[in-house]
Amino acid sequence: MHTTDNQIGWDEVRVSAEELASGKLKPETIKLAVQLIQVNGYVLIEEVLPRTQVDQLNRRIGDYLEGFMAKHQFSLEEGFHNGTNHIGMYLPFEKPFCDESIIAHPFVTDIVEQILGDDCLLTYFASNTSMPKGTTSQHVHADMGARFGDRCNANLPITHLVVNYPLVDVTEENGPMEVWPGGTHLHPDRYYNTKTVDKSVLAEHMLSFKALMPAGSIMIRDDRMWHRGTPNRSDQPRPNIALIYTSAPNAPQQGGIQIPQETYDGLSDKAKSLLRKEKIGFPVIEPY
Ligand SMILES: O=C(O)CCC(=O)C(=O)O
Repeated sequence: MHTTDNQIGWDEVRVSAEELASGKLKPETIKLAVQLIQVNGYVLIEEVLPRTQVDQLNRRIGDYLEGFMAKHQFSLEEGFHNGTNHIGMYLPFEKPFCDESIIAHPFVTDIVEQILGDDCLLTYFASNTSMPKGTTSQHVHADMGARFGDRCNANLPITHLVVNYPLVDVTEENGPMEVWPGGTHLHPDRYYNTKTVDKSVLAEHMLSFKALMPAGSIMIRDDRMWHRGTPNRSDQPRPNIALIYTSAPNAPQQGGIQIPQETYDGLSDKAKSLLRKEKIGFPVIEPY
């Protein structure tokens, strides 16, 4: 919840200049962030990545999005994906995307490991973009389906955390993600079964917020929290890098991120551990 009067939003943790410079969060900052994820379903840390880095990432993703649009013969004017003009696109595991400050940012790993365990894994490497001229919002959804169909009436522990890095300032105009925090991630497991509950109907009667934030912020969210992409009324794409961190017992034995051997060998021990079950020794994918 970005505020213009320098006040801290209720869904944010403020990081001091000292924490930013050292790349190390204080224990009390980690504790607050962890508890906000646990009670609200998400937390924001504003303006962490430097603008120069974010602009470079945004330019590169812009090139890929153009290629993606051309390959799929999508037109902004005619619309696509039910008029949402939203694109989900895997990212190639190469620079500038596979930088340590994205895949193993110390703020993220300190928070995520508290929740998922220090043996957790990075299992998803992709992006979500609200392209201009969309006319409709996505359906309200959780990213995770029910693990036990409609049979489980209990809330289950967190197993997956999504980390989003917006590559432009996210405003009311350019298709912010809308979120339903404070409880949707805490529903009984069966609520994540598409057959048991019509989220779109319920969501109209529930509190929601547009996740506005400056470029280079970090959003960490329980993948069960209900949310949706909204239409982008600006003339520029609004891309989010989207990573998923998964607790070790819930990660697939064989992940799907393709990483060339020499890229893997050049990673930090932390990043190597996060990616240890991915497809190491494979060429980077084409994003479209
Ligand atoms: O980045 C966004 O607007 C969210 C997109 C989303 O939730 C999706 O494509 O499933």
